[in-house]
Amino acid sequence: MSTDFFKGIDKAVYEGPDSTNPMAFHHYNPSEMVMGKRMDEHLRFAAAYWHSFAWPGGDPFGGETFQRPWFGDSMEKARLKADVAFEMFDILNVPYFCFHDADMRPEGDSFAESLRNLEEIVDYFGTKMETTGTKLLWGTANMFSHRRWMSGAATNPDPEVFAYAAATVKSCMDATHRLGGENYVLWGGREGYETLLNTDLTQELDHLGRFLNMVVEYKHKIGFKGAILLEPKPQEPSKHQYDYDVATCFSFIQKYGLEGEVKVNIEQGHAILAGHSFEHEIATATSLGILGSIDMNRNDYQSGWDTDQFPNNVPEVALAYYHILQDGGLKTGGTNFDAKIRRQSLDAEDLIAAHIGGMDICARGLKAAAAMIEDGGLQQALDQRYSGWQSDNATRMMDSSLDEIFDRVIADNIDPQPRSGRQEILENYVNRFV
Ligand code: XLS
Ligand code: NI
Ligand code: NI
Repeated sequence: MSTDFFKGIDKAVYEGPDSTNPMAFHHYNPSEMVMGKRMDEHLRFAAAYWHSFAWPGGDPFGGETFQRPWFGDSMEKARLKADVAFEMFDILNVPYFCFHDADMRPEGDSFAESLRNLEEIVDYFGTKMETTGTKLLWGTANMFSHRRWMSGAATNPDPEVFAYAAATVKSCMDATHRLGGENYVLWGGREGYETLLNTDLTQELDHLGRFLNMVVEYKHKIGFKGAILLEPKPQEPSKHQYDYDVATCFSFIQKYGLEGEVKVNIEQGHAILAGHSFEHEIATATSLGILGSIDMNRNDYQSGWDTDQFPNNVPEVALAYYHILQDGGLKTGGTNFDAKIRRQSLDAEDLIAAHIGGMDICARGLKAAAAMIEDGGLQQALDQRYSGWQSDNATRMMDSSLDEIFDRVIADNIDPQPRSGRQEILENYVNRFV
């Protein structure tokens, strides 16, 4: 069945950097080889079902601006939404999508009814995926929109909400598994608190730790081969969120005995909210061995809000992919556009152009990152900066004690001389590639 939502919009194709066609790719050329691998295999793009098809275009001052024909609470509308979504995946030739349960199916009057709705629409998705070849990068549960989640899901003071959360995640893991999803994501938007005056932080963290263990146990029970990913975010909507950033998630994973079982899905906008850069979060994850996937959307730097914009800054994206490539590239993960078009961007064309632009920016970033790796300038600069550690004295020091080192400093009259960090020179170097 074909809808008329994208009427008049052709499949987006690669026309190269000289094309002036706004609805064509200028840099994203799926079959182009980058460091011995196809570009589409490096980037593994995914479109997010929620922002593209369920978000009504509201802001804190006003509600719905998009009036999509599929808005509404019936299964019929849910199927129409799926029809339109798969048409978009096809127009963009995007290999993956991601979903929350709540974006796919209408909420029922009971858990059982919501589940029936989910199962029915999952079957519908399954058929569409088979005919179109679009795959599922990850699934997740929306445990933040409905009022039942207002005080958290797995960290709710009410055990019945914990139970509802456990049942919800089970159903979403089943749906993800059924659709061949390559990862399962947990973003704890309300796993945190507003005030310590009413919050037992220790108990909530223990509940969250047990919950995550249940998720991992269930993954193995059903034979789900995908990765389990936490998505760090410091705040919004909770004032304090437990999964603050990559480092916080890692200590949580370790404390609750899940090392090797749980990785992270890093979102650029969340990195910025946490006071970091995207590449800091990615480099921290690769250094800890827990990089799973990325959400390639950023905030508005003026307002500070999590505005989930499509990427539009090549240098930022290039540095992100630089660290990803240095780590051997994305494995089960991908580049998900957890991104919204602006609330004035009403047209079907806007939705397509936003993705085309984002994919082109990522393609440029990837190519720049690969060129920097192939040139080797940044690596040389690092090797040079740390070259002192090649000496015998330096390597031995790691096996020495404080007092042995003390004796050597006295005996050799050690007097280190500061050396330039060469930051501007390195920034200028990066600028040659972006
Ligand atoms: C919200 C999050 C969310 C997750 C999936 O800020 O980015 O969209 O990616 O629940
Ligand atoms: Ni986000
Ligand atoms: Ni996200």
